[in-house]
Amino acid sequence: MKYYITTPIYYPNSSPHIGTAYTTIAADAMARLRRMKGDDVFFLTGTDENAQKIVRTAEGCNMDPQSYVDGIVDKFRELWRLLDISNDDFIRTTEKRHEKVVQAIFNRLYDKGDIYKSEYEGWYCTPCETFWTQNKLVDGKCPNPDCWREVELLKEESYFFKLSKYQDRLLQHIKDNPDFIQPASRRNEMIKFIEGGLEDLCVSRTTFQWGIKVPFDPKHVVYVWLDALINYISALGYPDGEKFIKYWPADVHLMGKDIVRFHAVIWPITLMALGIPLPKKVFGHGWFLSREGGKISKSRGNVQDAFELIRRYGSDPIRYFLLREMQWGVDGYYSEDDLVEKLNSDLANDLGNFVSRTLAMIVKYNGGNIPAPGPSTDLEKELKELSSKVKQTVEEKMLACDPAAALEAVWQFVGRCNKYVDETAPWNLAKDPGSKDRLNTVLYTLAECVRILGIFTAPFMPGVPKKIKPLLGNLDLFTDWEQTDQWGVLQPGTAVQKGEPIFPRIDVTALMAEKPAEQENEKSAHADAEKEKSKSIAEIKEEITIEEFAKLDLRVVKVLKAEKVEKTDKLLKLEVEMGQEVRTVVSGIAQHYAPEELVGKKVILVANLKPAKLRGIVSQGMILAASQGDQLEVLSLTKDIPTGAQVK
Ligand code: ME8
Repeated sequence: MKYYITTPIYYPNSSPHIGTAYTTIAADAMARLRRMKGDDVFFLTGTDENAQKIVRTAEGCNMDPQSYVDGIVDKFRELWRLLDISNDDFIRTTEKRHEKVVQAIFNRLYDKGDIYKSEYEGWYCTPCETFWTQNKLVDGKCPNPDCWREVELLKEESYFFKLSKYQDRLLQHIKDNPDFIQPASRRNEMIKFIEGGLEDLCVSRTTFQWGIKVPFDPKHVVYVWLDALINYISALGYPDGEKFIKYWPADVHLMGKDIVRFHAVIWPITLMALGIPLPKKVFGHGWFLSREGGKISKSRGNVQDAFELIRRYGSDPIRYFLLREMQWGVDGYYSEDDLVEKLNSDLANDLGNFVSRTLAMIVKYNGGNIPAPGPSTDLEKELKELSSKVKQTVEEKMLACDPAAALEAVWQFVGRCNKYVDETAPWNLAKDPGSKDRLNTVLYTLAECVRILGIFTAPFMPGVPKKIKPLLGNLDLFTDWEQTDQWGVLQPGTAVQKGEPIFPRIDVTALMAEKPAEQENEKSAHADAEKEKSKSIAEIKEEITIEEFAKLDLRVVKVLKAEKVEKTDKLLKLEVEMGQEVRTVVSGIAQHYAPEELVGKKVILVANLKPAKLRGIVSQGMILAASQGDQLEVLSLTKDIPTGAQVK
């Protein structure tokens, strides 16, 4: 079977980071699994280079856009190499092969009457590369909640693409094909969005020249999103390339939730207009957020150097952590501390130890050769059954774009293997010559478990089988997925080696010592902050007992509505949800927050404070905030704790 999977093509306006890496690693794991299952896979990634923001960034660095992107694209390629990404092609939208296809498609849509010339008057958000109408702006800014930056007014001659003409067909397609947009939450969002009415899309720009020229009107360059989406077929040699005929339609376009809209509207309509089948699935995963809150992104400046992380921990642990942490359909959290913790617990302790123990026992109790097994018992049967179950679960979960659940199933097997060691206690069997047959069965079964784990982990951590191979007789045993529930593959007599642990534990103290410069900076920043604090910190109030503290009833509440209290510049009136109850609270934070910034936030309410009347409004509690000087921040929650929960 053929299988075509894509990642977004990333903007090379700055180096790739952990967020960008997630999508590519997830797509890689899916591609690897399908290859191991014997499918004919094509896995595409690349870079989206014809954006206005690229021009701006390059200008800021006093460079021409081409030289600028060339440097960053090298970094993308290098990162994918270090992360063992097995893409079959890497497309750059500045390549001739892409430009040719974009121009041919533009011509075709124009000739067909689906693209027409008019004038665009409206707003443009360069960071999002998106057109916005006046009524969509929030406070005059980009309405994308992850952006909210200044927009620019454009008034220029433009070509327009008749999205409106295809609205009903698109809606019908989405409704008839529940798998087309996934997860269901994004699908519902898209249905609502399309039902709200599609406006024709501006698909050319004249105020800068960087990009693909409209072939019959070269003062226009093609709008970057139309240009970018076409990469999925230009890389296959559309319209008559062998690869296009073989691999299209795509089986999965994988991406973050931020760009599902472009893939669920502009892209299918382009394909419909060209008379090409639509991709089978557009999947929008959640975002990696930092523990401090907020999406990990270049613009927020909270990204960590991915190259440095690989140097410290290696590629497999990063792949494992990211794949395991991003739960299906929701956002995930990234922090280096969590990464180290997972590495030590799941990889070093659970998996690594199992492999080391098994090989050490074969060396110790059978001279380093895999013994021929004796008769089996229910324990071995149970392991065999579990391997089939895990194999099936991994396949199903990966088909549903859920690597976290797939890995959870694999770790169920890891857990069972460790339990098998404890249950069979080979060290006791070895003491009793009468148990030799049983010991042989156990050691053989353990070696088979190591082999099977090498295959189970291969799509997610391609480095694992490479490390296990020399320990397990240097045999090529890890490429055939079907062998995950076949037992008896290893030949008795195969020589094994103890080797080094496949995942050494990370010694956190040693790690800190390895980062002296960083630490020094941290230390001096800390000292500065302490000095600052000591200048202005308020005195600690008189001591209270735990009983006195327990009188406070602090609750998690969600802000449903927020508005300014008339004729004041400090007060906001909030409506908050606390379990089943809705309360009104007046809060003196108007100088620090626009009302919309608070809506949807989960904050902390002093719920048993005596109600007070402020400007005629009864306030039923108080919102907690931290403040120093003229800084203020409302305390908010980043995890999804239900409203009404107690804060203790
Ligand atoms: O949008 N968590 O490029 P881009 C998870 N060029 N995924 C993240 C992430 C995070 N914190 N940050 C980024 C573009 N991503 C366009 C795409 S496709 C025809 C054109 C990933 O460089 C995620 O896949 O802004 C997201 O959709 C993508 O990077 C955005 O990359």
